[in-house]
Amino acid sequence: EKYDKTILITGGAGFIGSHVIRLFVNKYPNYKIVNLDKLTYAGNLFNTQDIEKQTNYSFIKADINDKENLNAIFKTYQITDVIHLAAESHVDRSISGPMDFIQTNIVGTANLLEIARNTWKENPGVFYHISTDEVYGSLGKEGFFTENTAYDPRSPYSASKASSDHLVRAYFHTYKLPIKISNCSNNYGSHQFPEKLIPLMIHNIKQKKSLPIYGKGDNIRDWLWVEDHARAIDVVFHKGKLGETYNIGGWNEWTNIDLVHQLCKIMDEKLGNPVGTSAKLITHVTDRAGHDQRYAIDATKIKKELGWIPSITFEEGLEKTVVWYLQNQDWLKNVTSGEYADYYEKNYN
Ligand code: NAD
Ligand code: TDX
Repeated sequence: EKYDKTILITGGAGFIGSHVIRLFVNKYPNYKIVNLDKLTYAGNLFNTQDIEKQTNYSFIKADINDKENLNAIFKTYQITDVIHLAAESHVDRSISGPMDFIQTNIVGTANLLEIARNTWKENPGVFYHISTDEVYGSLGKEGFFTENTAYDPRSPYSASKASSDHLVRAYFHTYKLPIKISNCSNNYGSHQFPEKLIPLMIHNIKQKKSLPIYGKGDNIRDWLWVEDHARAIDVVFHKGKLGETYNIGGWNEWTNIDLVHQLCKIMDEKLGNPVGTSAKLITHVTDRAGHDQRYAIDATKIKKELGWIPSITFEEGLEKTVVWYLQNQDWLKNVTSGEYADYYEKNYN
């Protein structure tokens, strides 16, 4: 077996990671793709079922907090590059229990950086860290986040991601580790865990459960189709400049309430309901603590320098997403039983 690169992708059993794995395994038969994932509540091997038999793919169940094991994996597989997505990712969970976020997102990232620095002495590959727009804080009505916006994280989740971004940059300046970072807006699409807004609402509409909108629902998020994020990661990995940051977004801002109304409309059509049926399920609930008002990404740099733009509109993406969830009720049933059932009960009832 001779591959041009052996890329360690962490968090590949999660939502975005599984899309990145699928893209790389199919597009690059000359790369060996090693998926390292702890399989927390959010990780699920059903997400990568369609590529698991391909010869250029391996899965390893491991924790990025287990440094010794990571070290052994790096050596055994002769890892040449890293794309790091493993993280605790849900803001509400970071509010009820921040320590897992601090451990995995900060210390886990530091473990990977240390091993890359110590293993790649002669011929270092790319260490690509996947981050979020939430590190920039909260916007008012005007303005956008650029790569030069000062960090201002406001939740334990975003503070942990900001911290890991700083460490990754520090390894570039201090140790010349060849790093890249991208900060992306809110992703949506297939295989997203139903604790997140869009799949949660689809699931609840299907089940005729109430649709919990935090506060007034006027908070704004900037939504990007997950497969377009995966394409952007491909472009940054191959063409992005070392030491640089790229913001990724689709110029697609929605208030939560408008977005949920849009979903209700699509779901009514798909389910053959009379117009307005699902919207009656909307319920305003207690706001998220420290709820960021608005996120909006200025993605001019990646567009101009690397030629990336989103491939589909939000209308198309949302439609595809709804259809996927309706056609994959077994997937939904699997991931919503067990741990998630308890989480939902505790937080929404
Ligand atoms: P996710 O929660 O769906 O997946 C995270 C994956 O990481 C899971 O498979 C989980 O098992 C794994 N993981 C968690 N802790 C681990 C550990 N200690 N060791 C090994 N694996 C571990 O998250 P996602 O939405 O796919 O996000 C992936 C990455 O992208 C994260 O770094 C997140 O911060 C970033 N991001 C997400 C979004 C978004 O909208 N979802 C936007 C921008 C950036
Ligand atoms: O039940 C809900 N009701 C509600 O009104 C949920 C789950 C969310 N919301 C609101 C909160 C946010 O304003 O919807 C918006 C989106 O919420 P989430 O899906 O939890 O996403 P967000 O907090 O914006 O963070 C997401 O985008 C950036 C991801 O979870 C992060 O991992 C990513 O970094």
